[in-house]
Amino acid sequence: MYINCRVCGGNVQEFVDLGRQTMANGFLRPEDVEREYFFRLAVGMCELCTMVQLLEEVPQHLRYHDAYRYHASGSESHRKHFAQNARRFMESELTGPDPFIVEIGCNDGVMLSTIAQAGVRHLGVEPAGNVAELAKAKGVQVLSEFFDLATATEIRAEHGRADVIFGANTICHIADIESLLLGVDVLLGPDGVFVFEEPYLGTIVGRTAFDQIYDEHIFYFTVRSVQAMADRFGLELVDVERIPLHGGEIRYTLARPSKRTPTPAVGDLLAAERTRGLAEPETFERFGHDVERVRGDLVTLLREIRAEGRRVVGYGAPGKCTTVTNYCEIGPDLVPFICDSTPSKQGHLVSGSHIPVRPPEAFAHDYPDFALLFAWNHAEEIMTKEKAFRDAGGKWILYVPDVHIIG
Ligand code: DWN
Ligand code: ZN
Repeated sequence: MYINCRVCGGNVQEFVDLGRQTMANGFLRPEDVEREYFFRLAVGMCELCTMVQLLEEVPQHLRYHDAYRYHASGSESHRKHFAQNARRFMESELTGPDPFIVEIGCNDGVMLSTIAQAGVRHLGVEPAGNVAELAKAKGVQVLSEFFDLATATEIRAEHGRADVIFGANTICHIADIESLLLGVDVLLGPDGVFVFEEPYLGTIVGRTAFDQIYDEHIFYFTVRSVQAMADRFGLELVDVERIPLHGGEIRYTLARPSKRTPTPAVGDLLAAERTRGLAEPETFERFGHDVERVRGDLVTLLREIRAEGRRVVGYGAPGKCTTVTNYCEIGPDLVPFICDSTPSKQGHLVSGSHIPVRPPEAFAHDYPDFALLFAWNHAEEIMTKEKAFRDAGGKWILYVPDVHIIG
């Protein structure tokens, strides 16, 4: 099956199909189970610009609403990372007489709250009303809209042009990428930078992190596909930086053509991607086989644990767990519940697999034999916090990069 590329109109060839899926952050109230939204979760690569993208998309107003479940401040490592981002911007880019930064998808203000505290002019653009309110409570100026060409034009008319436009785990979520980039072109100042941090396809493929594929992630960026996208919309990729967030991301920096000298990192990562064949169909064919292997290994292990009469519960209910539980057909029969620290997820069901989400206390109250770590990208923070579990003989099950037990 193929579609036309959302970036360049080229032919997108499918390479992996994760089946009938629901919305990753759709955590349901039990009474809403009848009204679930399903779609076919499959990704393909554009034959022209190499952009990897979903074949079918869930309308954005169904994904971002006033009960959005993901709060970016939900982990200490993320709070530290985004406070550091804010300081870096203030030291490097926001140094003029009247600097102005716009964040696309500011969520609960995890980054802009530091900017606001420093009294620097800013604006968060956040369509999910509930998290926007959390940002406002931290003193962040927020416009509750989706960012597109119309919104960018409105912002420029009222506030002027921006020195920095930033997005974290947001740009790859926006299907109408043309309107977004035309908006960046309208809003960005002549010497400004457009910086965004997104899951890296190189890491997803390299670590078989197939659970990063879900409805919110429309695009799966590489340096090559971002550079082609930048060129197409009159911008230039001038820096790339690998960051550890969410299991491995890249921070991309774009500027207006010839305004900044591209750093060596751009050429280095482009060369590394060529060496790895990160735009070759064979690479994705191998990825598809690896995904099927992980599914088989995980389900076999969970069934063995059940057959031996031992208990496993899930730990962390990230959006990623929706993809894993639905693709591997893991239900409450294999994993009776998942504990999660996000109040708005507790008491709800993982969409599709209907595994109940319970507070962290449910885990500590009666340790299971195994904990299946869906929030694997927070492994260090979580395993440190839950040291008593291992001291009591508990074992962790991880499935990235392959199924393994940490005892
Ligand atoms: O792109 C996205 C990224 C930024 O965040 C969004 N599409 C949605 C979301 O993805 P995610 O849900 O996979 O993010 P996390 O940060 O991997 O989610 C971690 C989950 O684990 C949260 O629900 C919080 C929970 N958690 C916990 O229960 N105990 C996290 C930690 C650190 C903990 O100690
Ligand atoms: Zn394309």
